[in-house]
Amino acid sequence: MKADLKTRHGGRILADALAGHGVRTAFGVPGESFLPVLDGLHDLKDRLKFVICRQEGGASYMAEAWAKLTGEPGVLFVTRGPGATNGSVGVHTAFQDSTPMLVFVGQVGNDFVEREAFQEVDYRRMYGPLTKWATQIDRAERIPEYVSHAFHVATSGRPGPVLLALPEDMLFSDAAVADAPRYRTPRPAPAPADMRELEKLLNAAKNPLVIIGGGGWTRRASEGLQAWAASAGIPVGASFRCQDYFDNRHPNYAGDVGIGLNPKLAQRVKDADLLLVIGARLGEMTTSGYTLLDVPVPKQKLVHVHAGPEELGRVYQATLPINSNYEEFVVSLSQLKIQKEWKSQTQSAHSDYLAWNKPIPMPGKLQYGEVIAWLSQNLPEDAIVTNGAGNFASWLHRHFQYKGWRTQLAPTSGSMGYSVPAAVAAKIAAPQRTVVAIAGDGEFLMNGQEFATAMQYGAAIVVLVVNNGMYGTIRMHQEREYPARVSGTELTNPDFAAYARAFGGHGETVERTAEFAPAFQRALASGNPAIIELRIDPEAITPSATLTGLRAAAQAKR
Ligand SMILES: Cc1ncc(C[n+]2csc(CCOP(=O)(O)OP(=O)(O)O)c2C)c(N)n1
Ligand SMILES: [Mg+2]
Repeated sequence: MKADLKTRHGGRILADALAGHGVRTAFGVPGESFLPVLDGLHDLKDRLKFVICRQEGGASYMAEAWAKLTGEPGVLFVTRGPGATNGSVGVHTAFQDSTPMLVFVGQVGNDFVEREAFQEVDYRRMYGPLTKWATQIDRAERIPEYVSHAFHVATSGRPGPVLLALPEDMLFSDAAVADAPRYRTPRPAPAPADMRELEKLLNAAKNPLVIIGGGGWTRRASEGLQAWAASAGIPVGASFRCQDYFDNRHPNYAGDVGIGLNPKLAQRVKDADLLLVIGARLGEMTTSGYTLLDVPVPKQKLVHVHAGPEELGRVYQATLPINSNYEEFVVSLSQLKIQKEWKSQTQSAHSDYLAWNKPIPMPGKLQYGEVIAWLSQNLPEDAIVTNGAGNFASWLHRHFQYKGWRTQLAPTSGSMGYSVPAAVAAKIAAPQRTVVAIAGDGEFLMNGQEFATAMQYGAAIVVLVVNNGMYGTIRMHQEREYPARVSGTELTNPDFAAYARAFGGHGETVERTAEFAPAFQRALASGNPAIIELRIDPEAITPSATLTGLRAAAQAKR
């Protein structure tokens, strides 16, 4: 033991390690399995806020959304078995969305391990496929080493979650060990020869399209790319739920290559002679089920830029694979000499997008598309809009214009229950920004309990609950596959405005389009977390289809 080092228990060493790596906020639900950590956090109260949540699913989504918004790894604490299982949804989201996250789970002491002691689970096996690395810290003096390693793994290459299990005896034990300095993430840059090849490919292209997305982007990368796209006159699309990487009002914006894809944009992707894909993995949602590009060799020339080398050549063989971070890549891109002009393609791509963006009349007194368009026109430019999975999100993705970096927080993993916790985390991270959560009636109640967390932390979010009385997405698929055989998709709902009031928040119910704007203003003015229930006609199953229409089309096919 070195004389100049203070002896600390494992919990305090861990809390100090997190603070040393720059963690300012952690999320979780307490458990008796990690009392020394809570004790360590007590000492660091002024530097490291521990946001106490109501369910680990909500807490894990908050940690994920925090990381998406701030670019810093999200930190989550959950207890053994039950906490670890509840918390898995946000970890899966972080994995699919390439979001850096550190998950700490309580574990039985090494004196009881492998007996299936109370709430014991082998986290290495349970979390193996859901994380970049799942491990356990068995000795308190190795906490600084493991935590440093975890930050490096979570943030480098393709970012993602890392799980560290904390045996109880380890946390209670004392050690005299030095803290490690703050982690530094490696930043691979493109090779000059690759950039020369890209220059040639771009200058030979008649019909190129850029697609951007994925984890590990920064505001600088996003703004640098917009400036380059403007000077090169090239059209740019965003991958699924990465619409805020490029100002949607920018004349080069071609729309999002996601679910409910504009058929004209789908055609544009297919017809491109060169696709420059930066950061997007080209997953199932971005490729319309691997149909826009042929597997494994696309017809289009493909330049695939990714920070994780394992993603290059994973599904698609690129003409030119480039392993690079995005800021570094965009800097190199800006130095290329581009002689080609793609003005007319860029103009028609943007006007196709603008036409697609316009709301379409739908059945019922409440025009939800108009509500989204109103939000798009009236929210401050830096407002953050969150959503989870469900058909209600298609109106948002289609009719809202995202105007700047990290104004959208949404799970590319297509997970329900994200909207409310993501909004709470966003409002805690950026209290000066307006934060709106858009939820379905099904989606909302998956983590509606975190409205209590919003109240506890004074996070004045506005939640719109789009109520159609059903798990509409599944009903849509049901009507297509098994028309007129409704099964397992109906919902009986509470009074959502009364729900908000029961927590001490502001509640409103809106049934007509004209009622929305004043209700929204009242919700904001209340200064409290608020819920506005939007009662939409269940007939309006997508922005452009009705349930009856879907049913009739499916029956006609039979
Ligand atoms: C956690 C989770 N559970 C189940 C699903 C499957 N799922 C996708 S959308 C959906 C229905 C969403 O219902 P709602 O929030 O009411 O939105 P709507 O589709 O009605 O607009 C379901 C059950 C999922 N994606 N995530
Ligand atoms: Mg619904």
